[in-house]
Parts: sequence; C-alpha cells; structure tokens
Amino acid sequence: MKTSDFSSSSSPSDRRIGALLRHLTAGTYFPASDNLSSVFASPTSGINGGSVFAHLVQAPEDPILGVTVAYNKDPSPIKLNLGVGAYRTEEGKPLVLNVVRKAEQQLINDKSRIKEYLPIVGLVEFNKLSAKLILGADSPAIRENRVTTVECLSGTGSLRVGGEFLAKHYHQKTIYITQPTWGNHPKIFTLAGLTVKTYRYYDPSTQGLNFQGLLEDLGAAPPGSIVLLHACAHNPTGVDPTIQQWEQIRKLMRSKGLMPFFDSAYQGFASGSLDTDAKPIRMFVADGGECLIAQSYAKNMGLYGERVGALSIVCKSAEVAVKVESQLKLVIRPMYSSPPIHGASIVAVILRDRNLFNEWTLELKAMADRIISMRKQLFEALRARGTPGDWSHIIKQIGMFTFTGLNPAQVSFMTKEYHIYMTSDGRISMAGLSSKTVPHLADSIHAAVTKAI
Ligand code: KET
Repeated sequence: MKTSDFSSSSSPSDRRIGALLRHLTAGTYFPASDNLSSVFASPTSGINGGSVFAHLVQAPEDPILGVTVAYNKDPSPIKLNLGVGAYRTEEGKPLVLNVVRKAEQQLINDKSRIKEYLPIVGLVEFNKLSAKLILGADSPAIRENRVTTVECLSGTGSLRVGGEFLAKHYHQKTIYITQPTWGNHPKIFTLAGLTVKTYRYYDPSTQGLNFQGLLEDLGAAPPGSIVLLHACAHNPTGVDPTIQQWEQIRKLMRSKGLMPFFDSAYQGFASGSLDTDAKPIRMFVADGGECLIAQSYAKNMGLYGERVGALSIVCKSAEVAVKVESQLKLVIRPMYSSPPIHGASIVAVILRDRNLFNEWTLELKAMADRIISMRKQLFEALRARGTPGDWSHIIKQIGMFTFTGLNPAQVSFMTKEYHIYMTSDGRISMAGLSSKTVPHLADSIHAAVTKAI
C-alpha cells in the first residue's frame, strides 16, 4: 500500500491516515528515503522480511531458577532438586504453613474485604508490623517515627526499590557486596543504577569467614559507600559473623560513614528465633545511625509466590523519614504502581494476632530444626561412608544452604549419574533434603569425591 492510495481515497478516515503517513514520511519517524511499501507489507519486518528480533541470542537460564527448569525435564523417579532455596517437608512436598491457611480462611470469611488498589506504599498495617518484626517491638527508632517502611515485591523487589532510591538520592553510587553472594544481587543493583564492587567474605581454605579480608576491604572502601550485608544465614555460604565480629563490622562501618543495606531473606531460618536472627540489624539501629533493610516473607512464612516483602529505611529524624517516603513513592509508582494486596494481608493477620504469631514461631522453628537435622544426617552419612575430606562445615554452616565445596565438574557428574540437581557452585538447599533422600545424596557425593573428578 502506498501513501497515495490514501490521499486519492474519498473516505474521511482514509484521508486522515493519508495525512498522517505524509507527515511521517516527511518527519522524524521514517527518513524520506525509506521505502514505505516494504514497511506496510509486513509492519514489523526486519532484514529480508524476517522478525525484527531475529538477531537475539538465546539467553542462558537463570543460574538458580534454571536448575528447577532442568529438574522438571528429568523423567528419572529418583531425581532430587537441591537447587532453589525453597522449603520441602520430609515427604519432599512444598509446605503451606498452618497459620497461613488460617489467615487465608479469615480473609475469605471477611465479606467486607475489597480488592481496591493499595496505596503506592502498600498495606500500611503490614508495613508497621514488618518494621516491628525486624527492629523489635521496643525499637526507639520506631517510637521516634524515624522509620519509613514500604511494602514491596518480596525481598528482590525491596532490594531493587532500595537500590534505585539510593542511586537517585544518595551521594555515593557504589555498593559493596560479599564475595560470593546470591547471584541476583549484582544484577539487581546494577540495573538500579549503582556500581557494584565486592568485598572478601568467604575463605575456601577454612570454609569459614575471611574476617581479616572483610575488614581490610571495607576499611579501604571510599567513605560513604553502600555495603550490602546478609542479616543472617548468608547465601550461598551459610557462614555468618559472630556477634563480636558484627560489632567490629558495625564500628568500622560507622567510623567510615559506610551505609548499611541489610538483606533479610531468612529471619527465623538461621537460629529458629526471629529475634536472634535480627540481632545484627538491631545493633546497627541502636547506635542511632541510618540504614536500609530489605525483608522477605518468602522463606519464613513460606509465601514464595505471593511476592511479599518490605523495605524499611531507618532515618535520623521523623522529618527526614517523611521526605524519604515521599521519594520512595516516586520510585515505585512508575515501576509497578502499587504492590499486591493478598500476601501482605496474610502477613498482617498473622503478625497482629498473638495466637497466630505464636503458632507461626513454632512452625518456623520446626522448619529450622528439620534443616538442622538434615545437616546432621548428611554429615553422619558421609562419615559412615568414609568419604574423604572434612565435612564438618555441613553442621557448622547456618540457614538453608550448605556450601559443599564440590566443584562444577563434580556437580555435573552428580546431576548426570545421580539425577541430583544443585547450583554449579556446589550449593545445596538443605531444605530440599529428607531422611529418605540423604543416603542417595551421600552416595553421590562419595562417588564424585572418590572418582577425583
Ligand atoms: N536475598 C537473598 C539472600 C536470597 O537468597 C533471596 C532468594 C532473596 C533475597 C529474594 O527472595 P524473594 O523470593 O524475592 O523474597 N533466594 C533463593 C531464591 C531465588 O534465587 O530467587 C535462592 O537463592 O535459591
């Protein structure tokens, strides 16, 4: 179809289209030399009439979530997914907590509930309760109204909103993350507009914390830099600083004006106690300084797919906190407008009710205990097989994961020969194991290690 076809037509709408095309031909959309007939023959054609996306390369699967994709394709009846950090029961099934079922029932029974948009900052009661959960009921920062909390899309969304807020409004644009860390951290912060650098954290030779390296690297960071800290149950290593080491980290960071950004994805999963796991954060808040906290309810309430989390920014004064919140809204509104209502409502029901809250802490402790028992069983199973190496890190490490020390070749051997799926860095999700599957895993580790792959 040519532009002249429209101008010679008698219909008013064709004439309008004709005028528009003449405008486009002469204007900025298509250079005048462009052959419009080929454009309209196939409105989105690329080279030789093919797709305009034909040049795309196939992207690799996500290093963590891609493990589940590969697992799902495997028809073997003995397959085992130890990739993603998601809790499973002794029967290997995903778990919906009893308190979550009760809270959902309450929500369904309440006929006054509506599905209107939430405000940009999310469910206000949820925000208040989340701040209390992480900072403590008696937190002076909360009492002094110095904390602003916004509901976000789980831990990932909270990190992303916090990152973009810092990129826009904080004087330092560099964020230091642990080496190694959760694979999504560098991507989240880079896309948020920050420059990502690493600090030493894990020492493969001791399978423990490289505390000296950590202090040196943070000590050498430019004043004011942002530092991402795993609040507890470090992912992927399962290695956390002691409380004394946290105190040293705090002193060093405050003396250099480094900005703490806590990622709290596992509160309650490390020790089984919500308060114990929040302690490092509370130490930083107690000194009166500022910090950011990204909270997730994916693991500790089993609300993975509900995408419910919170970003809190602890400020020096109530006046600043109000302004910070106003700017957070400007970050959120064009990103996803406002957060979802269902997951946050479930959390609010549980956190506001003393009985449900207590029941939750029991269920959480049971999950943490089952993981600890898996650690013991795997350790014993390797010992019983006489598997070469010191496997005591399996029982020393904290939280959902064991950083086994297995290399990528060993991991791929275990996947191929034993249908055991895990991330290529040798991280296994202990929550995916059960008493029934421990022997199979131990056999495969033993084979991988003794075959000297
Ligand atoms: N921080 C850390 C440290 C983390 O391990 C995860 C998830 C998140 C944040 C984000 O979780 P969210 O579901 O957005 O609240 N980690 C597991 C799942 C994943 O990779 O998405 C994992 O490491 O397996």
